[in-house]
Amino acid sequence: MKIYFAGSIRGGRGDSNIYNELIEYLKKYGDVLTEHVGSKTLTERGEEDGPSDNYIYSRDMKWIEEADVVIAEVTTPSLGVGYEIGKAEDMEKDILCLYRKGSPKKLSAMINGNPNLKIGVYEGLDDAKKLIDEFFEEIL
Ligand code: 6K6
Repeated sequence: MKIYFAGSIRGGRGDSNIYNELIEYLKKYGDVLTEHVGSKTLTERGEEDGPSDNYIYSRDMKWIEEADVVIAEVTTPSLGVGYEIGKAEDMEKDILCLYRKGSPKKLSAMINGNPNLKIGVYEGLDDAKKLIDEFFEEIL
C-alpha cells in the first residue's frame, strides 16, 4: 500500500507535530511516500539549497499517481494541499481529509462539500487514528 500524506508547508507549519504523529501511525498500513511533510526541521521558508519548486512539483505529481490512497490533514489551509486533493480526485484515488474540530479556520466548502472525499473531523490524535482505521477498513 502506497500512501501519499499531504499537509501544509508554505501554508504554515503550526500543525507539523500532528503531521509527524499521523505519518508514524500510517506506517502500519503501508509506505508513506511523503514523510518529509512531518519533518520538525522543515519550515515554511525551506532551505536555500533545497530542490527547486519545479522539481518538487514533478516529483509530488508522480508520487500522487503512484499512491493508492491520499490522506490530507486540512486544518491549516494550504494551496498545495488543496491542489493535491483536486488532482488525486481526478485520478480517482481514495481520499481522506482530516480536519481538527474547533480550528479558527473553517474548512473550505470545496473540500467539505465534495461528495468524492471522505471528511473526518477529529478532536484529538486518538480520534484521528480511529478515523484512519475506519477509512482503511472501508477500502481494504
Ligand atoms: C520546504 C519549505 C518550503 O518549501 C519546501 C520544500 N517544498 C516542498 N517539499 C515537498 N513537498 C512540497 C513542498 N512544497 C509543497 N509540497 C507539497 O504540497 C506537499 O506534498 C504538501 O502536501 C503540499 C504543501 O503545499 P503548500 O502550498 O502548503 O506548500
